[in-house]
Amino acid sequence: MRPSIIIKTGDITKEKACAIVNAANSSLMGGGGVDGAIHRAGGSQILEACRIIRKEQYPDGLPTGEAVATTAGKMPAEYVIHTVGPIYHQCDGKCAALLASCYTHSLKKAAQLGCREIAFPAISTGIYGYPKEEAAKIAYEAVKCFLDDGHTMEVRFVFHNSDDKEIFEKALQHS
Ligand code: AR6
Repeated sequence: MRPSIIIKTGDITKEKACAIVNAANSSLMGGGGVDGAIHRAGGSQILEACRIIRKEQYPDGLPTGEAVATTAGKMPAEYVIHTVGPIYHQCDGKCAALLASCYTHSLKKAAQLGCREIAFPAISTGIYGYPKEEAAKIAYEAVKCFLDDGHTMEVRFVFHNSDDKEIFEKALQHS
């Protein structure tokens, strides 16, 4: 299989991929947006796994830019990789590096798990307020860099609606 990047619209909870990524918060206890959708679709096994990670690895919460994996519960994916994106109005000077780190750490985690497909939502561009065009360029660069390093992975960017997909595609044309 050749490494590839796919840009599509859809509900990430329905993706048939080895790993789907969750735009979580540092508590790992669920929330709104894609986080809420993933916990609802996957069921309580995900929250149980997150509680163990908090207790054993991150008692103070998962730091921004890091990534951890759990079961995907009842969803078609095998794993959920939870990462915490930066809150745009609180990350001054470090926003781009932290957002890139979410993508890179999630990709590395997927590779460690032996995954050949991973699906990303647009991390931080909802409740966390990251401007979508800027986030698009950072996300794409981080993924491209990982694939250029010789990793064999199919990477999907899954947008909840076609407007967001268009913004992403346009941002890449102008970069
Ligand atoms: N499939 C794909 N994308 C989705 C889905 C879905 N089912 N649902 C939403 N999106 P957000 P953030 C898109 O707010 O900005 C939570 O409360 C959505 O349209 O989910 O990183 C967490 O617990 C947007 O483009 O994540 C945190 O507290 C993108 O997913 C906080 O929100 C990300 O929006 C994280 O905020």
